[in-house]
Amino acid sequence: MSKQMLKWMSLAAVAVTLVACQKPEASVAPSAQEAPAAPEPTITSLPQVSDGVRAPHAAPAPDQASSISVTEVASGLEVPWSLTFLPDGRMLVTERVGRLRFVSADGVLSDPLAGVPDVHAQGQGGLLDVALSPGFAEDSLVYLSFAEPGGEDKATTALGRGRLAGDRLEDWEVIFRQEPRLASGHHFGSRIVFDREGYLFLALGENNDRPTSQKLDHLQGKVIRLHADGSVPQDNPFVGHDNARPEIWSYGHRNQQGAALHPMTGMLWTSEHGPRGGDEVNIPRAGKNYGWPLATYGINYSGQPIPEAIGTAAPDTEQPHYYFERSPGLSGMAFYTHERFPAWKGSLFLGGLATMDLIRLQLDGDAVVAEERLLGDRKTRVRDVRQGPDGYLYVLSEADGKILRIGLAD
Ligand SMILES: [Ca+2]
Repeated sequence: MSKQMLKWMSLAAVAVTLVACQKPEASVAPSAQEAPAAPEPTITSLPQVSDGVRAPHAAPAPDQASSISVTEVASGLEVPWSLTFLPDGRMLVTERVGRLRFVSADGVLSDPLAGVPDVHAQGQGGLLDVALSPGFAEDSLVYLSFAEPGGEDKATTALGRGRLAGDRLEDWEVIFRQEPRLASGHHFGSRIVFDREGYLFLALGENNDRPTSQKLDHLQGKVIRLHADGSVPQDNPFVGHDNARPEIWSYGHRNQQGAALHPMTGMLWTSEHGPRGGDEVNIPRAGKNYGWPLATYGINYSGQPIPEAIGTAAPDTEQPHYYFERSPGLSGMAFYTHERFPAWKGSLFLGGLATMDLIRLQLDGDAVVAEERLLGDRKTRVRDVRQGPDGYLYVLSEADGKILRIGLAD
């Protein structure tokens, strides 16, 4: 054990324990996506707050609560996972079972598009995120992330693109695969985001194999950064390092199912499922380690500590930008930028799968200054949220297969 580690651990041992202040976790209903069907466990040990370090969390309610209007735009989708808006006003929506459909502005579903890859639609796998090329008006390219089937049930997250031509994708090609291929039905991530310079970020999960998040020769538990054609930018942080994959942008992530570009700063933000407690919002920076599984604010669903965790902080790892003590089961996310509802401008919206609500984080600069929960009365797992061209929010309601349009009530 290194001297630094010993010093750090002794500091951690005398750190002020804030466990007593933490909200009880026992009432948390584990997300069906994440949790085994075990009886509600007894909590035996909450994570120790390491060395007094405690990231921002539990922001107060906003001064003015949002009174919302909810309209059902479309129904009949089977586990809708992601949506994006086409320039002509239609939506492209993925269904986890492996279908991609158009949805018209008035809610009519098309037949499934042809040319979509076969997917491993088991566990948490399937057809996942959809994004348009930044040059879509010229190149018509649609990007999809998905769990790609493999031999011996070894699925992996893959990313590909095809050209939208009428009701099909043409010239489909896979441009990235998460390697090595692990036998796992869980934690595939994933979200696709292009930044302003056209770099492609893919936020991934760790296939429920915790140690891989810290291994730089594995692509599990990473954010990766690519050119739009899948090639590796030569200024990525681990290019030229031995035993490290050059695609990696940041590491130490668990299961990232939300990502969006901050509208003012242009920085990538991601959301990440914690284990039981400790869901995170991060602003992943080049080459940084976001801690999983060494540092976490969560515990196992069994009620036991995460075996590798040394506390809520660990040497040379980044704290979350914001975290949730009670896991919402964070999914898709979107920054609100439209003039239609000025009270929401600059807010970050996140879907909650386990808590079955839509979370609004009010921001001041990057800082979270208020937290609000919406849609809770509908009791539906919120899988994705996007801002529509009309300034409404569009939400994928997983259990009933609906698209909801949400605005502020007059
Ligand atoms: Ca973390």
